[in-house]
Amino acid sequence: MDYFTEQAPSYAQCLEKIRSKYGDSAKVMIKKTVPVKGGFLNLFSREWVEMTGIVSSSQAKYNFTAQTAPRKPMDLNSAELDEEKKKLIAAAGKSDPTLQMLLSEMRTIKEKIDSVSVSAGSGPVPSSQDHPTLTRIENLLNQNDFTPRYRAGIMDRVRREFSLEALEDFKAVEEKAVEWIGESILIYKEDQYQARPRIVVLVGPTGVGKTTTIAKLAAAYMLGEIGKRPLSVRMITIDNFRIGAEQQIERYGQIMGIPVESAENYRELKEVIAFNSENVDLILIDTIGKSPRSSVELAEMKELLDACGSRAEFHLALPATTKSSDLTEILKQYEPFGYRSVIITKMDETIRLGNVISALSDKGKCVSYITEGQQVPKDIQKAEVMRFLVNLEGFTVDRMKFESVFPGDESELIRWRQ
Ligand SMILES: Nc1nc2c(ncn2[C@@H]2O[C@H](COP(=O)(O)OP(=O)(O)OP(=O)(O)O)[C@@H](O)[C@H]2O)c(=O)[nH]1
Ligand SMILES: [Mg+2]
Repeated sequence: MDYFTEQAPSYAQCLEKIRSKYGDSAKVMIKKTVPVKGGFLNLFSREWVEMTGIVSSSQAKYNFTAQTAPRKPMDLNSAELDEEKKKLIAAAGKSDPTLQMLLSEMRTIKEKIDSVSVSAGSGPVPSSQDHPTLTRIENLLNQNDFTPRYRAGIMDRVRREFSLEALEDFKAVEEKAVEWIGESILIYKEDQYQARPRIVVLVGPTGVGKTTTIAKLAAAYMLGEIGKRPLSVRMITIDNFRIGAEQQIERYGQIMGIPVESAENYRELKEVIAFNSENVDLILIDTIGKSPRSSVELAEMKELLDACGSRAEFHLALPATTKSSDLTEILKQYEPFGYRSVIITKMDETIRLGNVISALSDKGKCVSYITEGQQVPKDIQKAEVMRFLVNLEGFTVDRMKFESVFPGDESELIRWRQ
């Protein structure tokens, strides 16, 4: 076991230096700031970070890759610390004053570790040696239900881009974190020059709000609330196996004066689409809710929907209330439909959207609409980054600033006539 002491201008740079010199087996035991003289006649002194720790002698030359997750200095568990302590005690017997000092500082560190309670299953807990700003940002991300993976991405970036000094400005770090969250939200852009009729198919698990959303979209397009002019719209349902399902969409159709047709199989669907192709601008297709776990049923539905042709746009409806692990699973299971966007439904039922932002960003999916209530047709909006940012709980979001960073397309907003 060898000991090392390294200094650098910031916490991140010091860690980087240790990793590049000693590899990822290096364990940081002590971290402190030290004044470093510099400038003309050494008149300008600044604070640097100094880290002392141990590295196994055989690992001094190591094999470290940039992808390897850096081990945080305080990642040592109690057992490992005890082990290292024993070794140090043995070495300290040789009455080396540096080791004596190391040992006493280690005792303090261990006491600190023992006083930090680790809540099971809540993801990475900020290290007791982290800067308070890092701890606050990580807690805010946690509070908003961002996944551990997403949180780690943001926290790594903060550590990389902010020096120890810069971390003192919490507001600046918070603002950057909000900006990065905003950048990770991808908004779907409608193709303005699509062939007529445009065919839009909504797929998704049972009860997520597909039929309600189809009705909302149908009304918005028919009244010209989306797009440049009112469109002639048709709704088609393939959900005619269930008692009540067909009536639900037919009732919406009757109220709004939009014709609804149904198709039971591939041939019928092809015929209905062909029949409406001459005189209709937009065909909206409502589908049967399927459990994402039933891949056979999903494959059967996909076969039937192939009748829509390759031009058809599939969109996946998902409620904002879905838990992170389910979101990831559903996004994956519906992949064969080649969906172009996700419609986030039931936004009114939750205040935390970190789960949704994390899952979409993780899979690189964009969001087209959000729905926020049961009222047809009003409770639907085109998705905008700001809509997600203003929902961030605990974060201060400077609306003026972020509206210019993430401008929504005013012409695309749905403004229902009073
Ligand atoms: N709070 C809230 N409820 C919604 C929203 N959208 C739909 N709902 C409700 O969710 C329930 C299910 O809606 P549907 O449109 O029937 O869902 P579906 O996906 O078509 O369901 P299946 O056809 O059974 O798979 C209904 O009670 C809707 O009123 C929304 O944005 N917010
Ligand atoms: Mg339905």
